[in-house]
Amino acid sequence: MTARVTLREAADFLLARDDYLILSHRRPDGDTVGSCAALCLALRAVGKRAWVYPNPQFTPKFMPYLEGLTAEMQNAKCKMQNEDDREGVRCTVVSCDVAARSLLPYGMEEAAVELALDHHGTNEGFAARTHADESRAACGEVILELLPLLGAPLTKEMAEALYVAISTDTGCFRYANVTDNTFRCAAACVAAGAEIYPINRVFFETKRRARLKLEARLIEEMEFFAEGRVAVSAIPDSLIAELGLTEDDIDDISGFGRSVEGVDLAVMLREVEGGRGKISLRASPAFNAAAICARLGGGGHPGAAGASVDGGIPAAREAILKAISREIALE
Ligand SMILES: [Mn+2]
Repeated sequence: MTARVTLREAADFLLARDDYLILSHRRPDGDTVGSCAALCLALRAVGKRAWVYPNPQFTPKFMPYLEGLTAEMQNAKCKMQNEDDREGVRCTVVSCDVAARSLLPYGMEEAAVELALDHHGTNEGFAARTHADESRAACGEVILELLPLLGAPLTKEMAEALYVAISTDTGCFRYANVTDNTFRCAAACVAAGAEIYPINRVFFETKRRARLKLEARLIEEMEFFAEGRVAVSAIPDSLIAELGLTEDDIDDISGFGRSVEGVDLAVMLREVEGGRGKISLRASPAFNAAAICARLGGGGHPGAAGASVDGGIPAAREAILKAISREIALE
């Protein structure tokens, strides 16, 4: 059982300890990376020792925000609090934007997480303490709100990390999750000196040619149901290899079908470890993606959710179509 804590209680918890290891989620995105980076910088700014766990799935696009922050785990510079090692520093483990234990990064599956800072309403409460504010579009908004409670100033470096967090989780302020608070947070980042044009250029205006070839293929092969309101696409590993795609090329592809006029539910299917099929679902406000994915043991937000099932892409396709058919006739 987790204790639900206020942001003030979360800040007091962080102020009462000294050494931190901060965890991002599996297949890290801009929100988890930017939130971890900013929290790490803020803890250091108030005299703590803090490191970001070197998630083996960090991609090159995010490296500029993690420079000097990742722990050198191999040198035992930072050990988990529950790890019995007299050489290393005992760290209190905190997670940012992680909704479930199964989403902890590789190498940290068993971590005793002391505090989870999150914005997923579906946070399963795997940490000893949880602050999950569902009203926030990005975990970055939660971290920004935490800074004054820690007594940490918002520096340019933190502001740029948080701008990455907030802009990427909102599709550059276009998704239904955006609120007035989202814009206030972005404004605070700009006021603190964040240079947002180069960030927007990298994350929202630039594509590798391999990515464009992927989009061409997805357009060619997209399936439609329910008179065009449901779009289904798949990216098998063979296609990733054929086109030479990197994770950076595909990290925001899940909503691709939503760009087609009339589509309310966009499904993206991929293969994941263990022969499982991963489902990403994006929904217009007419539907609840989290509720649909919950039927398959998954979760997420109303606008964006996911699940995974045994049996690869064919089984995932069948499972999600069945779950969607309870909302809308698919013929
Ligand atoms: Mn997030």
